[in-house]
Amino acid sequence: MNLSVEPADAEKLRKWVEGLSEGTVCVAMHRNADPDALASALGIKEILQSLSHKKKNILILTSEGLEQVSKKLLEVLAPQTEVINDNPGECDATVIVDTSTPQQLNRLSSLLSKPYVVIDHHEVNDLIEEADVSIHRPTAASTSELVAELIMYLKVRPDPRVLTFLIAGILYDTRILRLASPETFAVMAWLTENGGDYRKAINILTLREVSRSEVIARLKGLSRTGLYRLNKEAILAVTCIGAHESAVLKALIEAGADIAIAVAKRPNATRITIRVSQSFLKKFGSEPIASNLALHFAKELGGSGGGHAGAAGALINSHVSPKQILKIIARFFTRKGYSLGILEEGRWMEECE
Ligand SMILES: [Mn+2]
Repeated sequence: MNLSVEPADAEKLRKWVEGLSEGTVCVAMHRNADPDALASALGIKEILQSLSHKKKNILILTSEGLEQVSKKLLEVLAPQTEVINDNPGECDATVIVDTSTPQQLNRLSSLLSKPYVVIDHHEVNDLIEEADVSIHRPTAASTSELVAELIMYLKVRPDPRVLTFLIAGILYDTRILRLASPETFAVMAWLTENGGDYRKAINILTLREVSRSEVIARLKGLSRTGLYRLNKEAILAVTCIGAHESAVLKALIEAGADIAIAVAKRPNATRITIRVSQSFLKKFGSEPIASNLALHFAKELGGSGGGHAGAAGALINSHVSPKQILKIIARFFTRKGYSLGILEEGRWMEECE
């Protein structure tokens, strides 16, 4: 299979590294570095270490820190790695990864006055013209993929955790392989065969840490939920919860509710949050059902409301009794040909009284 990088590119990089005099080589990423940039930088660091005969000082640089998920990856896979959040002023040459403009380099753009290499996959790259060596492949789904190919050609044997990092970089930029190409799978196969841990990479990227308060809100919200029928075809879930309403409503919709509503008691106010499932939305064509219901609440009860077809909210300027809320919902849907029936009332009315 033809990969994005050619052996000749790898040779150019080797010559460039071998031609460097003693001193400090830096690896620069775009500001607020994402997992693709960080994985590429760590991969390049391994290449530089392996190709440098003279002991070289290698620094990894960014500006405006790291993205949250990059921090998490670093914590788990390379906790000893130092990422410097500025130009330390001692770089004699730089490898710039996953970056296409001086603006993206931000405070690191001063590095462009010294010799540099560019490895990138962005559509257009403004840095390659002045570069000593550039490996710019807009068709590649990630820079990590290009760096992995360089590691492969140069027969570098990196720490397996760096290979796991590169897998994470690829997964991130391909949106968990949705944007993968045949080359991506070839590189992934190589990375996993050589010690990269696919499962670990995907777990770190996809496991969202949920706060204890969100867990409690979700469980409370679910346990109080009242269930209603709209004709025979749709299920309405209404609950009373004062925090993390979005998370509670997401859980209700994922559990199969067609429309989910959270009521929150506020001092002298009532907040109503609404979610509508994709399948229920289709029944109303272009009518933005959630925002219309929010506006309906605001009009009937006094306050403001708005949002989108599937997600909306209203803030009412007074305490509203749950019975009144249910009456308004029933009236709104009656006009659309639905009659509201009770499946199980739950405890939401007591909680929100
Ligand atoms: Mn990228």
